Amino acid sequence: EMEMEPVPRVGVVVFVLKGKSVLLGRRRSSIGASTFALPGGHLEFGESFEECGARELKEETGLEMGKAEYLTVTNNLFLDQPKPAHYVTIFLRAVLADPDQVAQNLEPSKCDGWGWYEWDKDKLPQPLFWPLHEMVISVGCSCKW
Ligand code: 8DG
Ligand code: MG
Ligand code: MG
Repeated sequence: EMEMEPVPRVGVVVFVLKGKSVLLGRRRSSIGASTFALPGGHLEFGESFEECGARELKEETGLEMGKAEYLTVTNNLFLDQPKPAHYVTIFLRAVLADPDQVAQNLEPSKCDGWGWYEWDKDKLPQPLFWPLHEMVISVGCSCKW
């Protein structure tokens, strides 16, 4: 890879909800390794947020995204990394096209596996990926949103 000046990048991540549960996976990637995070990835040229969320969900878990909506955006600096990073992260909330479909770990080098966790601050797995943790604090751990 060519050495370039770092620039902010756009991440799109998805709260996939099934009843009261949310889909989380333990990261193996350099940023946030061994913390629990949402499925998601980098916005590609020309994509809508929804297209990106659906594509990343499919690539990482095999799941088909159903109806989705915009939730919030965060501005996250990862300056204490070997390769400093800056992400503007779009959070979507979605349901599954088919609630009976089972999540597969399709990128085992990036994730330890996917699981459904009750959306309750005392029941979420720890530690959460810190941008997700901050977001949970700001939005609140309520099923009402
Ligand atoms: P790609 O090559 O598939 O496009 O990328 P990826 O390997 O799937 O990227 P990622 O790290 O999973 O997501 C891109 C960035 O989004 C991540 O480095 C930082 C930001 N991000 C957050 N919160 C979350 C989150 O909860 N989950 C994920 N996956 N990324 C998040 O700010
Ligand atoms: Mg990805
Ligand atoms: Mg990802």
